[in-house]
Amino acid sequence: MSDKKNTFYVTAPIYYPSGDPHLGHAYCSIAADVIARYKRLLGFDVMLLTGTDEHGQKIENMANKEGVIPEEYVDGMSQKFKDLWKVLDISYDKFIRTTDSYHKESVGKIFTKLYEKGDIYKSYYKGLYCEPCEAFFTKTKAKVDCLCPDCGRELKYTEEEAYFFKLSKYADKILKLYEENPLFVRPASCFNEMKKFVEAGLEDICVSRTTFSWGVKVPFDKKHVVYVWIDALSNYITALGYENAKSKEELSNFYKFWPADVHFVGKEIMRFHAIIWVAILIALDLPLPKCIFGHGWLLFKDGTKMSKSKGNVISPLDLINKYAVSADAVRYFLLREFPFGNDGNFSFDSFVNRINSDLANDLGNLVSRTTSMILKYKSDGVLNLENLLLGIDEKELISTVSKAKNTYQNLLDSFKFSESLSAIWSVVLQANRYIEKVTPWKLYSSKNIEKLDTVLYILCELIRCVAVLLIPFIPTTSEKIFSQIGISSKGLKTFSSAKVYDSENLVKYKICREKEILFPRIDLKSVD
Ligand code: ME8
Repeated sequence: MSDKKNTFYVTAPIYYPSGDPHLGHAYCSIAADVIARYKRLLGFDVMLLTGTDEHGQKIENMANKEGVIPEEYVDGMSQKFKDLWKVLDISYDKFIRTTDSYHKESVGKIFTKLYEKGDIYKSYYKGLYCEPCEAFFTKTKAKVDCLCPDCGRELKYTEEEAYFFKLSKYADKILKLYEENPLFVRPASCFNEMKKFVEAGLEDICVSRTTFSWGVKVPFDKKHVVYVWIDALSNYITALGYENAKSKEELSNFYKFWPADVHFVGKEIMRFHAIIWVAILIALDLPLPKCIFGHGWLLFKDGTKMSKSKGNVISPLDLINKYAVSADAVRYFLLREFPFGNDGNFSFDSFVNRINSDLANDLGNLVSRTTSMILKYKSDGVLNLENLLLGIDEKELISTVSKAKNTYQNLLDSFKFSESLSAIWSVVLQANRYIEKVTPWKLYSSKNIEKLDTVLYILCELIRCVAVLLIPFIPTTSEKIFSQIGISSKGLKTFSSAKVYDSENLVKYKICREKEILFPRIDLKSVD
């Protein structure tokens, strides 16, 4: 593998297009996007992958229900995911569909490789099967009354010839990996759960089906289709050209980005990633991803999970339209409100409160007050000073910025989104308090112009630093802020430029007269 120092590979799940994308899907994709943008801000060569997981019985059934062939069904549905990612500014580098021919070619080769190695063998499956989860269960794992341990629905007794993957063979290696690298599975709650699960012993798993045909055919036994997880999990490497690259150049992407730096997944699919995917990679003699992070669920107050099978999902587009908010507001809300590894209760009240208080009041007001003052006190809107008059308050603010930046970086490096936003807000809140304390309008009326200029300059610098650090979270708003304060130079939008420049190197600001309100307050009376 190549020197990966300057590359970063982050993945979001490939979602089932068996229903419209919802806020839960958006949550994970936004998190992955924030990390991708953050790493790009730090100068990494980033690959962000997502896509759709289009095979399996559920999809075949949905297509039948709609009276179309599966191909037509998945074409329409996967487009809906792409459309939503466009609205939400998900800057993916590649969108993989498991029906893409290059992916199917690789899955066939991977299956054959594992078979030839003796890690896949043919046998006979007799047992309980959950159709909605597309998962087999042993009697002991199913509840007494034959209900699915994952979704609680009824399991069906099924008998069929099937191929099996020797998962049991890899239990010790997986446990050793966990022991050597406790940060491999995060957060700690997921790590402990996975460890316990493997310690209890692993059974071989069924990896082919004969009862439906919508999937990748097993190349040497066309009666079988590759059962969902080998097909789905392989996407992380097939997207890079593994077993499908037509040239050395095409394969260079694989050597450049694999192993992944982090797979973001919901905690319910952690087992497939932290156990099955790991075993497949070991069997293929490939390096393992550096981290698998299982995020929590969006729940409703009564504790039910937002999920398409429960029919209680919230559409991000509806939120944007009904509340007349920007995609940035949704991005901010999701990552600020719910600490990433925990479950979180979604409510419309918390949505409105977050936006009104953090975005409209704190951030929006800071920018709008500062730019209004400059436009009022400087007829041309230009803030171009020669010298700074730094007092104790200003020095304190300058050190707050540099501390907040370090904290932000440490927290984002460990995927603590909400906490890293708090670190940025410590600057925003302190800047607002500073305005109250130094009362620039009094400096103006007492003609203390040199001090006034310093105050306004420091405020602009704080706003610029905040806008830089917010690029990963609310990219469109950061750009709007830059243009409102007249910053067009790329050099003043970089991570390293997120610091207050002193007298040696003063930044020139020219405030734009046309001001757009960054985050209008949501007036609940006007929401249907
Ligand atoms: O599992 N809260 O696809 P999927 C938070 N195709 N996140 C949620 C959520 C909720 N209520 N509901 C869904 C699959 N998600 C497989 C993945 S990857 C190789 C294959 C998010 O359409 C969360 O990230 O069921 C979860 O893991 C993902 O959507 C599942 O999407």
